[in-house]
Amino acid sequence: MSGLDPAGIAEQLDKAATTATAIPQLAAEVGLDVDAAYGVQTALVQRRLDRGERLVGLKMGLTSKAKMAQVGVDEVIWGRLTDAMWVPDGGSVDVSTYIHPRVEPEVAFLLDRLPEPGEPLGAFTDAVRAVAPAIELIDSRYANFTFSLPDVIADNTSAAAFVVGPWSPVPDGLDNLGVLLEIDGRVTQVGSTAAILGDPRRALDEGVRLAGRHGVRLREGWVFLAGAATAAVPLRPGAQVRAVVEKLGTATLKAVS
Ligand code: OOG
Ligand code: MG
Repeated sequence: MSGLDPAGIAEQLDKAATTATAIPQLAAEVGLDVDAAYGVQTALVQRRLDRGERLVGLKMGLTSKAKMAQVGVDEVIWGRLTDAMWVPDGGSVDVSTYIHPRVEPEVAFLLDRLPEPGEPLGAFTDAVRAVAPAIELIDSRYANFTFSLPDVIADNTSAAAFVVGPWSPVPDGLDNLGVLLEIDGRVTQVGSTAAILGDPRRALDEGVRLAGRHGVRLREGWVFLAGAATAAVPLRPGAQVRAVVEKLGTATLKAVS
């Protein structure tokens, strides 16, 4: 295929996800820029909504240096979360339904009201009802988990599944909490919430601003994933995954095949 056909690209990405089959990168070939890529993402997620899925939130990507370095893209990005991606805490996923799944530890916010773009950081605390440790399962639809900035945006920022641990009231200070990712009881990644734009509340600020540019406003009751604090780790069949965030507790996920 040549030329820019957002609906056609969305269809290719959707098929790649539903059949767990990687596709080649396409942005350079078809001349997809960042704005057009968000248009493809909208069309891609709309295909899910047309199948009966519901939007439940927004996720940030590449809000930490560890993540930017891992994938070689250094811009903050955002994507959409649907109810079908939400796995209950302690639940399981079938790894054979993904291409090359990876897991990463995150912090989730539960939105209480609609934050406005440009609100001071402190004001976000009352826009957020609760906070929780979370795990995101990402699965790039591109071969070798390799992509450019527009490619990954079009692919809904590799979103595939997520787990949210127990919600708690927002503690004083979210900006320097220890973060661990454990696989089968062994620590595989260590970090701090400070890695997330210096303070995960800043990710919310960025999300409001960046999504707002594309006419997307956050909604009350939505989940907001602030982005991974560490690099992501491949998810193997049988793995028991645990993300631990100091003061917030743990979220767990089991991989079956
Ligand atoms: C892109 C998605 C990044 C995060 O938390 O940084 C992301 C990717 O790494 O495939 O979800
Ligand atoms: Mg993530």
